[in-house]
Amino acid sequence: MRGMRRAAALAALALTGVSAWAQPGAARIELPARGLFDFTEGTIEAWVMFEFDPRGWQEDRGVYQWRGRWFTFEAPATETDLGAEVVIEYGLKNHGRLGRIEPGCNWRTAFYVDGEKVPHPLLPACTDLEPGTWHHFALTWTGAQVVRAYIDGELAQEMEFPWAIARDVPGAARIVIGHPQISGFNFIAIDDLRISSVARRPEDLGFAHTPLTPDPYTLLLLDFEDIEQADGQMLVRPAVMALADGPERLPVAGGRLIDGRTGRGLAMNTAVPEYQAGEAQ
Ligand SMILES: [Ca+2]
Repeated sequence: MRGMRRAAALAALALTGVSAWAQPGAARIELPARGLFDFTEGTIEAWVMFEFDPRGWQEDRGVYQWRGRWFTFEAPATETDLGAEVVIEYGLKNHGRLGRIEPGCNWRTAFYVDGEKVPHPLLPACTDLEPGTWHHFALTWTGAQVVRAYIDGELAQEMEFPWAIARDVPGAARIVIGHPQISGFNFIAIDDLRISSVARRPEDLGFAHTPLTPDPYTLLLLDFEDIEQADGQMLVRPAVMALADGPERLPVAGGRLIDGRTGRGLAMNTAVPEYQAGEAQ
């Protein structure tokens, strides 16, 4: 089984062109970004389940320990483009110093545009969230400047970027669900991931509408209900794929299918969650 998974992961690497130093087992889905992502206005949202204990980091192992990422937009830097990146991720953070450790879990969203880091929303801690429970996260932006983050349908942070982030999306830009590089710590699962062309109002977010149904503003909807196995490769058909020439099915490298928020979901790692492993002993 492990060999098959490794073969599947490597096959996906060949398909997606990701370099081979990505770790087998890491769930990763890659899509062309142009047409699915716009810096002027949009919404990214998903149900997310922690497979790590957000309260559990009691050792002093540095300031910030990255634990999960489910969304990356990446426009590579070139000779004529300084590049851009947008990420949604989670990490455990030590707020204290040696001998005085106050661990906490943080949600993080970050925009890097034209090679420059844009001040990002400061989100409430996720330290009190239970592992194994689903929570909804949504990020909206409009006018290339006003950003809002919602946790479980509630506005968690609203901010205005100091400058407008509007810029073009080059053909080489990619959306990565999961993580393209580091996988060993991606202890999260997702379901009903949706990218929209508009900054959705709170009442229109997926938190209030489960399962999601397609509407004219939906650019991508991944509900993980239509999965096909072919030649040892897991392929997911998006419920919505707005790109006319977009792939009908997307290779899923690594990860594992689990009970989702509705139907099936995708865990980002093949490993048994550490909190479940602890329970089994
Ligand atoms: Ca699902």
